[in-house]
Amino acid sequence: MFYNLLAPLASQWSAFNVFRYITFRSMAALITALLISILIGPRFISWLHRLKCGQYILDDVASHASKAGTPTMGGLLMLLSLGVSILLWADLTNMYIWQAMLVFVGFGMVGLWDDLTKLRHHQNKGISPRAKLAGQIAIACVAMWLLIHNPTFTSNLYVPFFKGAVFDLGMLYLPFGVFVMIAASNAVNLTDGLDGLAIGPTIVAAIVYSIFIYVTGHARFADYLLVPFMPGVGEVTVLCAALIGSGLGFLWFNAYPAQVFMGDVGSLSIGGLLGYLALLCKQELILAVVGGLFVVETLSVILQVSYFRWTGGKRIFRMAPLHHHFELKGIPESKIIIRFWITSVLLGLFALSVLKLR
Ligand code: 57M
Repeated sequence: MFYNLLAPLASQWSAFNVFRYITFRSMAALITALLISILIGPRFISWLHRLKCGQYILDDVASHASKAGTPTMGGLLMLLSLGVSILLWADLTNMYIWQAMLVFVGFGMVGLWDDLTKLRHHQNKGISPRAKLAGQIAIACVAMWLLIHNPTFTSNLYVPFFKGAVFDLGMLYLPFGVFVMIAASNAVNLTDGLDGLAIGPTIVAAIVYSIFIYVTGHARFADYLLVPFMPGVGEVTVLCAALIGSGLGFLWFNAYPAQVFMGDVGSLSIGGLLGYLALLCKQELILAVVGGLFVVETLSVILQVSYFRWTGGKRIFRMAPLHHHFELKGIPESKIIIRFWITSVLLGLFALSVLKLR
């Protein structure tokens, strides 16, 4: 809004030029989203308490019993702070911003539906996995339909670290894109089982993708770093920055011991958005490295379930997803969380090297 209202005034007052800069507006969007979350957070959490949005806790992991009653659906706070920040600081005529918001809110609504169903049943039973998947597929298909109609769209798949390794997926890019968003959404959801465990790596991924997206939208940087240049995509840096801010603001309350959980409304929306950002800037495959922690958690579940079925009841891990395995080994929750964060920072730094190493 400020961009659309104030940047045109730069012709009369040069000071208003600052509203043209993506870097300035990104910083402002980050701080705005962070402040909104921190200022509204306490009231928002009391409101969730009043609505009796307490999380139903399964008793498989004894140390989680003390978490009973912690309100869930804190992801709504992220939706709100990111939404307001974007309305204030992004160029509202930029279609990529609206597409990203559609993915964020769309996946969030599927998650909200699941959270509200769990709440109504007063237990951990939400909507059926089939209904959840159908909702995710519907949102991802709409997002892909919009994406392929973008002027910057190509169905090329760039292989990280290999110069010139580009495959044109043609029509297959459509199901591939749908898969990326749904896989990312479910992977973040599976990871969200300890305080701050999902939001930490999300912040790291948002930082990495804000750099990829800024470079993709900048003709000179894109040319120098040999990434495809896409005019207009750079504006989405503002949204990545707002995601960093709202993520940090949420972490303020979700840090161990958590005062609020994000719920599916938070985890599904964040994951879907990360998938969309990867598709938008043509850094799809590197998402598996940036979000390597989410991938490892998901793989641990796939391995555990497959092995369990194959052997008729034997397990590889004490419990999946992986964080439960470490908990059952007796490692304190805060230590697991911080070690997982360190791993995700290292993965994020490694992923960034894709810009130079080829
Ligand atoms: C949601 N939800 C958390 C919170 C959060 C196939 C199977 C692996 C599925 C998996 C599953 O259901 N995963 C999806 C995981 C839950 O958190 C809520 O859910 C939201 C995210 N969707 O925002 O609202 C619990 O996690 C804890 N938590 C925190 N801090 C946070 O910031 O402590 C969450 C956020 C919360 C709280 O205790 O109640 C969850 O873990 O349920 N299922 C599992 O993960 C289960 N694993 C399992 O059954 N493993 C078996 C299978 C694979 C064969 C095995 O290994 O043998 C575990 N779930 C629970 N206890 N609750 C088992 C242990």
